[in-house]
Amino acid sequence: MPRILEGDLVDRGGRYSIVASRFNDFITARLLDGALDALRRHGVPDAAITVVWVPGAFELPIVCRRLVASGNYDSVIALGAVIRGSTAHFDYVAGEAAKGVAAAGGGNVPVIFGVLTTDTIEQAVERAGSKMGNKGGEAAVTAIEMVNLLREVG
Ligand code: INI
Repeated sequence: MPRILEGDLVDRGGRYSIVASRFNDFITARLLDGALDALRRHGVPDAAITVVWVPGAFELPIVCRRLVASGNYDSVIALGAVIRGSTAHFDYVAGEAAKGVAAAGGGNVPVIFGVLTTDTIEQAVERAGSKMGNKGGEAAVTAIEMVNLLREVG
């Protein structure tokens, strides 16, 4: 039998930070609700959760990097909503957010990408606690799994 390593979803004292962007906060506040609900329901106490607000998705990477560098967190969860209809520079904002968040996760701390990039407001609403679930909650569950997996991998 091969040795199989997998992260489970049981909190064992992980320290979680969430960076949420205020732009389109009618969506990102729902993503944050979903993330907090998921963390709490998996046993993470509020004392182990830090939430940081940034102006927009473009500003997520710098704060993700700071949180990683602080050494105070086992995972960083980036939440945002970039909606094509609301900007001519959708591709720049979405692209830089994705690239920057990915780069922040290039070290030892998992940085989770919970940024919606949608063509319409309706698609964003569907992914923020309605038809298609809550991507903030999914991001938080992914964070727990990655924290536990990296402990297994060593
Ligand atoms: N920021 C978002 O998070 N989502 C958007 O849809 C968006 N639009 O549409 O422009 C957006 N723009 C702001 C951007 O993230 C920066 O805050 C701003 O450009 C200042 O750097």
